[in-house]
Formats: sequence, structure tokens, C-alpha cells
Amino acid sequence: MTPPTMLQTAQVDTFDLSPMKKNIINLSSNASNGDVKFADWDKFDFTPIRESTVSRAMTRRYFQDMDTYAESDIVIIGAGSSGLTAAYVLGKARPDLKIALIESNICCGGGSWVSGQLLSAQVFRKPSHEFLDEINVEYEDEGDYVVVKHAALFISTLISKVLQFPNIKLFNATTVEDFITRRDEVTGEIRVTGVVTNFTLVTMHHDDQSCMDPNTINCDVVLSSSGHDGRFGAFSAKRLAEIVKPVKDFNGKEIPTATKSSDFQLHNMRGLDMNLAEKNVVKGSQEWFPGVVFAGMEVAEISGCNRMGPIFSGMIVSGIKAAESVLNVYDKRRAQNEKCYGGRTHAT
Ligand code: AHZ
Repeated sequence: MTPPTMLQTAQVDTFDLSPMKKNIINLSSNASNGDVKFADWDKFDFTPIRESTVSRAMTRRYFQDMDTYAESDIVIIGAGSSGLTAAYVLGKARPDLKIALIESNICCGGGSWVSGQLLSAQVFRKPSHEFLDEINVEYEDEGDYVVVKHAALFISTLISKVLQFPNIKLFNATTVEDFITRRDEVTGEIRVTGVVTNFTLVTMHHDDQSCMDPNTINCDVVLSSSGHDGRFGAFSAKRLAEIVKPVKDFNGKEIPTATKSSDFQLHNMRGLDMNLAEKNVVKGSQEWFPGVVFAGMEVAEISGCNRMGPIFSGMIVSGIKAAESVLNVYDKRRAQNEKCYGGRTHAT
């Protein structure tokens, strides 16, 4: 039997661009009802394109980005409200740094597309509204707090601002699966110097496919904002708690290491208390492990502070505080990494 063949519809494209003029689509049409015409649809056509042109336009840029960001300055894990806020602050403060933003999901924004119990209006306590002013998100001022009419308005605006920074590359549908680590030459302590990544669809199939090796990104500081515990949540907190576990030799005897399991522990978030939670998450947005700064709900998983539930002031300010911590440890971590394996290269 012959294989089924695709039916080619008649080729009607003329690719004649001569009738096309500038502003062929005119949305400023102010004709009255029944006479609205945004374009001359009988003559309308797009500029011609060959399919391979589209393939190459995507592929070339993606692989160029992978090449460029294989050596990043900062990697941010998780593009939820805290990670995106941190990305914005870092992108603005240090246009000279290359920032790779890695998000497991296809869409970024984490839990911020809806408010509490899937409702719309999103509440922020002052003074976090100053950040809303910075990114031009409107709100109703209720005195001590402000309300944005839809959580999606806040997060979509923030995403659009972050994506416009030329020094930030979002790799979505990509999951951080592990860390690159180094042993400090002087102290013998373990330090994080990069991340191990894979396409999320690959990550999700490690159990039912044969080994699918990952990719890597070297960097000087990782900012982890992967949210509270869940399938992809609290990733870094859980992985680092594993990494610091004592190593045993073949006889079951513990091999002494400079990094002890007491150096990094998981305490798991406590019950909801908005007032305590927001303030404590902000306080805890700092470097918890050499080379890793935490932000957002992942801080609650490490520190054991309360959760805050449906209020987002803490996430914004946590992102700002975490960005500050990244900038304050950056030079030190970079100087340490310069000494590893002949130093770091900035080939691209
Ligand atoms: O997909 C995750 C989400 O977008 C992403 N992520 C998690 N693990 C990842 C990994 N690699 C790459 N290994 C990963 N990406 O991280 C993002 C986390 O966003 P989030 O909105 O869940 O976290 P947040 O801390 O920025 O905001 C949390 C807001 C709160 S508070 C709260 C409560 O108290 O119950 N619940 C939420 C959602």
C-alpha cells in the first residue's frame, strides 16, 4: 500500500507585494457601526516566507543563546513572582551581567496568575506598592494595602518588563535538575558554581526512558526561587539538603568533609500567618549555601517560617532583597571561581 500523501491545496499566492503600502492595517478607523474596515481584506496578504526560514530563525537564535549563556554570571531558578522580581532588579542594576532565567513550565509566573482560591484580585501590603509603581501596574489604594484588579495583570506586566532586558534570557520549558559544585581550595567547603538542566519534558520522563543526559550552565551565583514543596517546587532546598549528607566509604565509614549536614537543613514551612510569614521570608532572602541565594516561598521551606497564602507583598520584597544579596556576594564568588580549572572564560 502506498503511504498516504498530503493533499496540496492550489497555489494561489501571488507574492506580489506591490499593492502593499505602509500601515496596511489601520486600527484607527473611526467609521461608524456597520462600516468598520481595518484593512482592504480582498487585497490583503502577508509577506512571503519559506518554512525553512522560520526553522532557521528559531534554531539559530536558540542555539546562539545556549552558547552565550552556557557561561552566565547569574542563574535564576524559577520565574514565579519572587524570581521575576529579582530578575527585574538584577537586570536593571547590572546591565553588564548575563542572567539566565530557567523556568520548568512553558509559561512563567508560577502561582501568580490567580489570587487566593483561584480568585482574581491580588493584594499587596505597603510599601511593596512602590515596585508596582516602578513597573507601572495600576492598583486601588486601600490605605495600608493596595489591590491590583487581576493577578494576571501584575505578573504579565512583570514578565514583559523582564523579557525586554537585553542581558536576561528566559529558558522556559527547561528544568534545573542538579547543581555543578566545586570544593573550595582553601576551606574544602562545597560551593555551587552552576546548574544542570534539561528540557522539562525530558526531566518528566527519566523514569520511563533510558538515560537522557542533561546540559550545564556555569555561573558565579545561583538565585533559587523555585517555590514551596511540590513536584517542581523547593527544588534547590531539597537537592542541597541531599548534597550535604555525609558521604560513606565502602565499609560504611563516614568520610570527613568540610561541608557538614548541619550547614544546610530543611525545616519546612509552617502554617499560615501573613504578618510573620512575609516579614520572615524577606529577612531570609539571602545566601543560604555558598553560591546559592534563595527567594520567595523556598525560603520558608529552608527556614521553617510560616507561609503567607494569598498575599504577594512578601514575594516582591523577597525578590528585591535576594537580588541585593546576589550583588553583594557576586564579586567574592566570582573571584573564587576564577581560580578553578584555570579560571572562567567569557568567550562569548
Ligand atoms: O515552575 C515553577 C514556578 O514557576 C518553577 N520551578 C520549580 N522548580 C524548578 C526547577 N527548574 C526550573 N527545578 C522551577 N524552574 O519555579 C517557579 C516558582 O514560582 P512560585 O510562584 O511557586 O514561587 P514564589 O516563591 O515566587 O511565589 C510563591 C507564592 C505563593 S505563597 C503561597 C502560600 O503561602 O501558600 N503559595 C504561593 C504560590
